[in-house]
Formats: sequence, C-alpha cells, structure tokens
Amino acid sequence: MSGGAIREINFDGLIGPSHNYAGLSLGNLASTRNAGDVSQPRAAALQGIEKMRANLRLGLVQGVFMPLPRPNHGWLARLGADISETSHALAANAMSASAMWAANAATVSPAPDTADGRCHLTVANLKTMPHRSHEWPDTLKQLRVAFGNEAAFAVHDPVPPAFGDEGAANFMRLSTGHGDPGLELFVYGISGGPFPARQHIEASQAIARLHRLDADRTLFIQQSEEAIAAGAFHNDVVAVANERVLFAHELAFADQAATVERIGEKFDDLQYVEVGADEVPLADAISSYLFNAQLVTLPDGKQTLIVPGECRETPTVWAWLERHLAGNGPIQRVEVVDVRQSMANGGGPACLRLRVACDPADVDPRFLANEDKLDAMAACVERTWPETIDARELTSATLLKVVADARDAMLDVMDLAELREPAKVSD
Ligand code: SUG
Repeated sequence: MSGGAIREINFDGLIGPSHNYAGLSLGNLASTRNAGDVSQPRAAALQGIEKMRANLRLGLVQGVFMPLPRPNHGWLARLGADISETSHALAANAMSASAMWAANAATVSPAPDTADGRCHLTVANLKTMPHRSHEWPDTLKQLRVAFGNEAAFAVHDPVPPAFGDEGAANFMRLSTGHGDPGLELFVYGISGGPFPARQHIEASQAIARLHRLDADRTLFIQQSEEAIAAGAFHNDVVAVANERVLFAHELAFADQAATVERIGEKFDDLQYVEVGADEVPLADAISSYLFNAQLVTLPDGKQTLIVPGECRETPTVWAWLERHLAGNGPIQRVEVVDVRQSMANGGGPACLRLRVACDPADVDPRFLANEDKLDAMAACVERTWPETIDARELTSATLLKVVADARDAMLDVMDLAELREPAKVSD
C-alpha cells in the first residue's frame, strides 16, 4: 500500500508517427467521415504535446505513454500475412496509431476503492475493432513498466475476448476527493442500432471482481441505444465525471432518470449537471465532443472543463457553456485545446488520456512529464515524425522505415529502450 498523497495523473498517449485516416471504426462518425484523408502525424503529435503542456501549466500532474510498434508485424504474421504483400485493409489495421487514445488502454481502480489497498489496472482487450484488438500486448508491456511497483499497483491481463472491454472510456468514478473512496460506475452497451456496442457488461463485471471492488460502491449502468446509434461509440462521448460532478447529456444512459437516482442513492454528494437535448442536440454534442472533455480539479479547487476547439465552433455548445459559467454552476472554468488531428479520427481531449489516481512517487518517473521533457519530445517529433501520410500508401517501404526510426528515436529520448521489442504474444 502506498503511504504518499494521491493525486490524479492524466497519462496522454503520444500520437504515433503512423497516425493516419483509414476509416476503420464503424460507429465512430469522424473516423468514417475522414476516411482516406491525408493525415499530419507531426502536427498531430505536436498538438498532443501542447495539450500536455497546457495541463502541466494548469498545475495538473501529467504523464505520457509511448506509441506502440507499428506496423504490428507479429499480428500480421499470426494472420499469415506480411506487410509488404498484404491487402490494404490488413495493412491499415496493422499500421493504426490508435493506441494514442489512452482512455482505452485500461480500466483503473484507485487504491481507496480496492480490497488490497493497491491501485488496480486491467488492460483493455479492445476486441470489437480489428485495428484496436492487437494493441493490448504492447500496452500491457508498457503498463507493467510504468506501474511496475507491485506494492502500489496490480496490473491485470485483459478480460478474455469473448467479452468486449474498451477500458476507461466506459468508466467513471465519483468521490469527494481523488484520494477518498469512490463510487465506480461501469457503463456498458447492449445495442446501438446499426453500430456495435463495444463494452459488454460481462467484461465490466469481471473487472470489478478482479479489482476487488466493494459491491456497495460499484454500479453497472447501461448506455442508451440512441446514443450509440447517434455515434457515441464510447460513454465518454456523452458523459464525464470528476470528484462530485457528473456531467452528462440527457440521452447518455438508458432509463436516465432512474439511473441518476440510483447513482444519487449510492453517492450523497452528487452534483449532477445534465445537458438537455433541446439545448444541445445529441448530434452537436457528438460532433463537438463537449463531453469528451477533461473535467479536472485545479489546485485552487476549481472544476475545469478542457474542451476541444470544435466546442467553440458549435453555437449550441458554446452558448450552453457560457450560460453555465454565468450561472455559477459546478463547472467553474473552461479551457480550449486544439487536438484537431485526433478529433478527425473521433478522439477528443478525454480520449487521449488515461486517469490514474495514485501517489506520483510510485510511478516510474520516465512516464511523468515536465516542461523539459515535453521540449525534448517536441524536438524529436519535429526531427523524425512524418509530415503527412496518405492512407493509400501505408505500405511504402520508405514510410515504414521512417515510422520505425521515429519511434526508436523517441524511446531513446525518454530512456525507454526496453519498450523497443514488441511484446511476445502466446496463445
Ligand atoms: O476506437 N478511432 C478511435 C477513437 C477512440 C476514442 N476514444 C475514446 N472515446 N475514449 C476508436 O474508434 C479511428 C482509426 C481510423 O479510422 O483510422 C479510431 O480508431
């Protein structure tokens, strides 16, 4: 058990050098809309680094995860394929930089919630989408390094892939403070109209058991079918929580009023902020990513919503935020960040980060950011990340070498050469 002070750390996935628009995620409207566009990996990674810098300057503790080895040659080999002669579709799946969306890396239960007083992490199997299903072995390898202190952390293998698990994107936690015992909310889907429900209740229940949570402080909530069908492929596209505040769209959960009542029964201090469909239509909430914001507590105690620039450009959303701020609601400050390259693949500020409430002293310091490290990362990106990638040319030998060299260079900058070799996968 850790004796130090628990802080919330936001670990952002550094946007990898193979970032491209391949249109791989059915049900993710931005991914489909931008399929085939030319991507800008260098600009994308710099946007992500500037978001980390802005958060650091707000007084938040910032962490970072490294991109995974791409293409995933081992995954292709298990399919009897080789990048130089495989179909375009398989190559795109093997090249995806989707691990940038760290909210999908794992589900995290902080130490105050677990029976053994350790912080538990279960790596997500991401089994619904082929390009994401092969992330977990390398993500797990990285989590075992970053959270290798076994007195403070327990890192679990993925839930078996019969049941889909997409990590913290379908998980929320309410607490009076990050270091206090919390109510853990697992959000699952059953159906989503034409789109897949990516989080299965069996996976969420398995995680609650593995993390040894207290049943009185755990709830399983169904995501509304309407939200998934409208493009909310993860709960964090329509709801976000931080400490006492739950911020959600009116159409986020099945049987919303009863769901909110159940939450309130288990968590007395709930401050619920609901956005009505008449104020912000679901379509605007999803295209602007109002709820895929980082809701954080600043050192001065202010609940702050870190939203993507698209919110300012969406009149209903910006008007709602202005009204809420003027009305002295629970959200007291709004910060705007530019993560446009990630947004075009359906990844907002909240998708890019995994929240881990723990004592920062227990984390491998190579995964914690400071201004100097962010400068060194940005310089490496400027020097080595490709400027553009045309999704039709993902198998060009030149590009493959640039992508591999760029990652190696970044691992050297971060002193993380032990992540260079891909994780071994055994059946
Ligand atoms: O899984 N997009 C990701 C976006 C993940 C967002 N994460 C959260 N909501 N937490 C996904 O759908 C698109 C890749 C492509 O089409 O090239 C993609 O995988």
